[in-house]
Amino acid sequence: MIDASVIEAENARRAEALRSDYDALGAQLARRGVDIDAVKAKVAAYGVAIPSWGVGTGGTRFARFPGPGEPRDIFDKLADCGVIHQLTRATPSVSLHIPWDKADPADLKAKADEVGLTFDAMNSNTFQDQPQQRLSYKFGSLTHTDPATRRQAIDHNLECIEIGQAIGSKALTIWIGDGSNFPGQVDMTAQFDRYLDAARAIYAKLPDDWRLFTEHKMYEPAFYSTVVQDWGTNYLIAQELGEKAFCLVDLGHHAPNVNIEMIVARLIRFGRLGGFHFNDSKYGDDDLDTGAIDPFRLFLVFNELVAAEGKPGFDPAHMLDQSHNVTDPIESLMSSAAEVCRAYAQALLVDREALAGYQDANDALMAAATLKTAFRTDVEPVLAMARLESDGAIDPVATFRASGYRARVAEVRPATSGAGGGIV
Ligand SMILES: [Mn+2]
Repeated sequence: MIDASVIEAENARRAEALRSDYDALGAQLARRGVDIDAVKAKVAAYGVAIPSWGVGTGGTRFARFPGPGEPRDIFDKLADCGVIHQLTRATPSVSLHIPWDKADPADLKAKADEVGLTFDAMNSNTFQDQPQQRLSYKFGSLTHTDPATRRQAIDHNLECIEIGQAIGSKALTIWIGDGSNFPGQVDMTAQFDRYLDAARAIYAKLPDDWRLFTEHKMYEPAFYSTVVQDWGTNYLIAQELGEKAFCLVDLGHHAPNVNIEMIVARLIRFGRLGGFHFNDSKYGDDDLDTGAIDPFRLFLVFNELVAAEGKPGFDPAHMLDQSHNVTDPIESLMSSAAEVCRAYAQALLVDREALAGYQDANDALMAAATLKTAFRTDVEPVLAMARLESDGAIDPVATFRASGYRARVAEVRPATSGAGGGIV
């Protein structure tokens, strides 16, 4: 972890300017009838989960260029996640990927306690073969034509639930790479039926206080057809399985220009929005940093979430899911957590009464302007003050660099090889 004196010294250099900016923004928001302290309190209470795999350097299908001091195992990953939360105060939990993060649950819990974290949704992995794995997932996992392979994939998911129960998780996220690469390769109907049967077998063993999230993805690794390719299929799955099944929306898993905020609105309306994997994309599932390409879209998603706050049963899980190829993963994750908080804060500023009035009056220009007024507001002082008041860093990236953390861990974590693909 980072020494508190480093954070204090870095904050001391920035605190006076922050107070001045916060007061100025507070005055501006007061004129709009918004209490800045109330917005700050909501931002301070907000959290987004870190994916354990996010703290390692990712890669593309072609190569991976590792950075210095990469985590060697889940305990190093938890240490890095602890630093992210220490500086941002916005990432209180970690989402594990099994078997990548497999370890004695007691040790996992002890390490998480030590660095001040809890565990978010468990993620199963049936999209690659592991050493010593009996049956291959080359031609599918939960939908494989061979019943024994399907059973193996089901059992893996049940093991994820078991580990999750031991460490205090309350949800299982399933994403499969199953699909096909050639027209005619699979019977698409039979394949989906096999998926539903397998998912029912997992759902049947889901603890009462758990939720099952299924994640859709338009394409990749199957490039002709994918079993759970869009939110419609995802919704069908949730309907078929039961009330503990919800749809997970990964922002990168749609075709370019798809109206994701509308998908969010639909899933909220029918009580099936399970949560998010936040990231950004330019072309496809490029897993870029959240808010890096289209912060307005992120804001529009949060606009729907804020509008739905307080609805019975509305409790979506929030997690980052991105791949860092050219940046320090800790810095990217801290920046991305801030982008999510920013979109949330901006969405809290939307004058909903005015918006509803413009919508009813079919005043399209003023309705859009109402959203833009909130989106254009620089809420950085709100985010920074929320961090400062909870002992985080006013400027997390600058403080992280000043701390020398990366160089310190690089001394004990040996450099990793860049060989092989680096998809995460
Ligand atoms: Mn995802």
